[in-house]
Amino acid sequence: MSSEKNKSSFANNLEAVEVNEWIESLEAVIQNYGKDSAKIILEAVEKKAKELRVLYEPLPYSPYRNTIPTEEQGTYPGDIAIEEKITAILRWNALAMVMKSNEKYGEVGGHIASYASCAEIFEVGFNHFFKGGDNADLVFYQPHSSPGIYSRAFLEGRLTEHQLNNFRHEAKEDGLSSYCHPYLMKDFWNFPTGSMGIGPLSAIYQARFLKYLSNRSLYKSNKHVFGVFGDGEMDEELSLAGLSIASRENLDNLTFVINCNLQRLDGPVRGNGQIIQELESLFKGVGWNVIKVLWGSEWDKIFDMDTKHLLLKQFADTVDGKYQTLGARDGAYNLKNFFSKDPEVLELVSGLTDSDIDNLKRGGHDFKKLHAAFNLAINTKGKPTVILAKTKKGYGMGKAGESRMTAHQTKKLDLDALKEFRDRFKLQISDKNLESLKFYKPDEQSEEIKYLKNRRQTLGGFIPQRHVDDIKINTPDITEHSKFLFEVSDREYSTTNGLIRILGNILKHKELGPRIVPIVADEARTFGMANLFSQIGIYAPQGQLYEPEDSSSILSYKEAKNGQLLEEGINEAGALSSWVAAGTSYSNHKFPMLPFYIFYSIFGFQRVGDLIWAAADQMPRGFLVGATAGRTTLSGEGLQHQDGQSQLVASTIPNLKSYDPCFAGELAVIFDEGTRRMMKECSNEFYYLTVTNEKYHHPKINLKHKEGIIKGGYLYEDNSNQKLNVNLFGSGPMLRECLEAAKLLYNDFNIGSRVYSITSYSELAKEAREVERFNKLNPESKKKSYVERILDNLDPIVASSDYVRAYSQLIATYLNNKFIALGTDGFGRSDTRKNLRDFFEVDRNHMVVSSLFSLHQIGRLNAEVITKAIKKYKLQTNLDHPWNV
Ligand SMILES: Cc1ncc(C[n+]2csc(CCOP(=O)(O)OP(=O)(O)O)c2C)c(N)n1
Repeated sequence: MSSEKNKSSFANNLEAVEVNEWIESLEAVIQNYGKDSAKIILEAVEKKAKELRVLYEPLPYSPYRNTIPTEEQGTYPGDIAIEEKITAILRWNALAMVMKSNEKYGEVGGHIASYASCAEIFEVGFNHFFKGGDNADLVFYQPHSSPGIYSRAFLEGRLTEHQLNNFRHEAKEDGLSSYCHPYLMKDFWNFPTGSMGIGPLSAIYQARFLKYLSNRSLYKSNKHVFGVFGDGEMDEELSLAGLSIASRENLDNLTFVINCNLQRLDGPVRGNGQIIQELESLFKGVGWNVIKVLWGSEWDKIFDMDTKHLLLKQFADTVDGKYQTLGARDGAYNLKNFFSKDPEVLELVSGLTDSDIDNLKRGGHDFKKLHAAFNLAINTKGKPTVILAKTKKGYGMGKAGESRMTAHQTKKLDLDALKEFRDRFKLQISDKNLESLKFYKPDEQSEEIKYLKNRRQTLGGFIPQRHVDDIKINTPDITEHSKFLFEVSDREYSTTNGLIRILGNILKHKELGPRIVPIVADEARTFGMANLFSQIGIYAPQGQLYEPEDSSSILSYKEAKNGQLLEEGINEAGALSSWVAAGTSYSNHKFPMLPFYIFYSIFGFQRVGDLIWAAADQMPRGFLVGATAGRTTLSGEGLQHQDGQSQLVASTIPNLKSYDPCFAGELAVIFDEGTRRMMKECSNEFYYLTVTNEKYHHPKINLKHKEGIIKGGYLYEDNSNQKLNVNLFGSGPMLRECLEAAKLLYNDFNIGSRVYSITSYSELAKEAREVERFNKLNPESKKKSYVERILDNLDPIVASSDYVRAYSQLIATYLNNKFIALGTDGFGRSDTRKNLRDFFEVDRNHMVVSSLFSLHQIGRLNAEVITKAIKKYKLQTNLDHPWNV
């Protein structure tokens, strides 16, 4: 026999001989020297195997059982009997709340099954881990479990029965939000999680921001970030987007608990697979500590008997779709369809009755198992932890919902099901009260209420709770941070450049400077911010472990543990989440910070718009800066880069003030005002500024126009003393086209004009909307909006911006003038600014022709004049509408 053949026949017989010997040796090591020693040996063997290129791929997941063995789980510090009673009451009130709300007022929705599945997870957190008070932990709640959280606050005496009765009726006073919306329940919720995926990402960046504050020696705490999320939710790309930064930056102040009820809305999360094992591989792969809590204490004895690990094998072979069916059926069914598959497995449960089998719980419903996992999680150093808790969707809902395919949408239970529910959880509720869905609140002196309050007191206070103190931070004067704008300058520069100069100056301010959090997503050089690398350092918790290539330069790439700049890499979602963490520091930590995130404007509202919406819900304070803005102003980049819509989207966010200024002086005024209002006056608003990379001259700052700049517009230039006059409105770089158009109108057609610098069509529109409403409700009123007042004439308006027409049209409805909107509807494309503005028909020539046309439309000018102008400016007339091509 050749030696190769020898090797292969040996390999075939390995199982019988060598492998067993190795296994026996391993068992002996464990017995004689303990598990840690066995681990050291295995790691050494693995290392050697890798050196010898013995390439094998160990499974990235562990067996389908609890990570923490029973003997290591420790003793439970709470009173399980009382906690079970409390949980039962919470379950009932949550259920009653959803049912009542729907029965009384019609279909407003609500969910029973999600909270039913995670009640024990939350109770272990509330009774033993989630800190409250000044040092409150940051807890992200699974949104559909909100009824359970309200139920708890009801027992704690923080919400009234009246409020519970108004669950999901927020148009009324005292209504309770469907999900966790801080904006609508300002003293209760902290973090919106209703849009799946946003919670996990935000939680990671909140944990990271706590480390940032600490590493910069600004604010130290031992707060922990907990996030309870759904297993279905983990399919969201945002849920996964931050996992690697969490381990890379050693966020051991972070714990995720994934409520693995194996179901999402329509059906199983992984019918043909095992979501828990999949998530374990995923989290382990990115360096998280993974703790599985799969089986309740009732299983312990069975596992002890299973010396051959046959049960584990059977678990491994069972897909989630089947687990769900098993979960929905009774003990007899489980015996027949699961345990009987292998006679030896059946033997393991031979001493159990059908009802014992029925009562074998999943780990996520077992206080002891959960407590051990939470405890290990918060004591794990150097990495974040995920607890994968296996639960049942609709736990306790019986045939009406437990593990049923339709569980998520079930909003009511019939009387029999309610009785079953009551009996199962041993609730002291009469049939009559069951039928009337009466909320149940034990007496203040009851052991349940006393216990629950005592636990919260020990942990520092109630949560969730949002409490905002007005902490005022002094801000520099405009003459300080924008001194350069008070001097005449011949230099041509972009508004981006102007803003970065202001930022540089603000960073030097003693009180506000350290609180600024500049954030970039790999575009600092693009925006001329590279000097900040060395000036304030790039945040890197491990410092800088290398000598940067450009170390001899004064603009060297400097990473530092106390670095101030957050360089997020090509990661707008992460950058925005950092921005939110910093922008809500005033409410979450009573430590106001002022984030300044500058990004390619199209990669803002368009790419991470939902995160901005969720940010608004949290009432952040800070600046979002859309740079390289404007469809025609970012000239060479093409369709996926040129933004012509962000201002329109921004206009839909109620607490966001968005501006599109033309000149650096205007920008300075807005920046100054925003900084002052957010930091000194503690106003709940945030700002979106668009800035561009087009270079031009900027006039000296003129504070006379301050009010107009802030309100959204002012008369910039008046040449309206002609027989025919028009109003030219322009925002951003389009203002300069308006100024040129005014000259052409006068020189070529003797038409006068008033040029208005519009810094914000949306701010103008918001105010006009208020005035219109006032007048509607006070019919005698003759109140005029601000835009009407600065206009004060009925000449036609040609309104332009480098955004879609709908942006300037925001104000059209409030004015009686003939209104023509010019804008950049359609796909962007690469070309010069001049060609693009011609193509989108927003340049000076088109402004003139539009002005003539507007006068013609109101009967003040003959059509020939327009034809003459079209010829004179050689405008294309055979072009398809650019917004359609
Ligand atoms: C971004 C987003 N997409 C869809 C939904 C609608 N939705 C709400 S709950 C849900 C299923 C949640 O399943 P899972 O995360 O497993 O939580 P469970 O309720 O099962 O515990 C869906 C699809 C949403 N809220 N957010």
